[in-house]
Amino acid sequence: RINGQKENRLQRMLYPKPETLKPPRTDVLTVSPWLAPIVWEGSFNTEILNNQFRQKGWRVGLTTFAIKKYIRFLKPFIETAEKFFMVGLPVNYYVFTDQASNVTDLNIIVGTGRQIIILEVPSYERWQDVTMRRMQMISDVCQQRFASEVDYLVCVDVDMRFQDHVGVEILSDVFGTLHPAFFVKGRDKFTYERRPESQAYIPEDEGDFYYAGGYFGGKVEEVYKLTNHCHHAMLTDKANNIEAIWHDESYLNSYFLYNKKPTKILSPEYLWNEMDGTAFYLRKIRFIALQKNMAEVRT
Ligand code: UD2
Repeated sequence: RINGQKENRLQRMLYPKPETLKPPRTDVLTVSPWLAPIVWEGSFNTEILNNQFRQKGWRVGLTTFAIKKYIRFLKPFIETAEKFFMVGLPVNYYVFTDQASNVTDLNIIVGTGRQIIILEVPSYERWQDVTMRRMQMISDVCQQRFASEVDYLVCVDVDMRFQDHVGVEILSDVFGTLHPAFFVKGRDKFTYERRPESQAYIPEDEGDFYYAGGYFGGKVEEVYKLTNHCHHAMLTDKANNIEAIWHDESYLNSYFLYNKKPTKILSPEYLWNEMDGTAFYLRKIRFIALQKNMAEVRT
């Protein structure tokens, strides 16, 4: 007991001792220069993390958007999440959609302690506005309900499929994900916004990583700060008749860079492309972007 308070000890756990001179991964970067861990298979112990997480009684919300034709991706997205996402833990699926009754008609069954919450939102004509306005919609709901319903938010695209474990190892104050197309490339190849007039501008000689727009999250308060910042940066650009080259993704990259924000970075295991096959450093491919006919699905 410390100061009369009962110490909250974790359950006894048995596992191999971490070896200071034998790092579990030597083939990949596992920490950023500002000391944010980069999460790769082999670098963490799920039992320890689950034990800590359960003791705190934290709750997780998974947000996604199924607007217009993207509703077709929702059922397999949630069904695969049921198999691989935070298995055994309570999860609120927050589905932002312009077709609430069609979502109900999908009859998606989720396990005990998990629920689907439908949030009806307007749809925008341009697909670029649909993807960008996610920042505004998430930030609005942070204050309305996320803050009282969950501790952490995971915000992802819907045209995706889970196919291996994604658990509490991803959670941190604020996390971002290495974009699968850029993590081995040089700064000059990063598709940051390069026009100084834009709020998302990043000069050629700056930048740590290129983060994907389709996978970020963290504590509700941090997700609020991130989404609110990106939304207001977009509004400023809109008033000046400029739109960043990769929409929400460009604003997210500048937010992360100039705040040195991600406190944890997810490796491409957490976001891979269906058409890219595999790679030697990927011990697991957990979540993949499905191939889609962009022109068809966005109109
Ligand atoms: C990338 C990013 C995406 C966003 C976008 C910006 C990844 C995996 N994806 O994907 O997050 O930053 O670039 O250009 O990093 N949506 C609808 N209905 C629509 C259009 C979009 O619901 O009509 C939602 C849906 O959840 C979709 C998401 O917005 O998954 C992103 O749109 P996208 O998948 O068309 O964007 P994409 O593939 O260019």
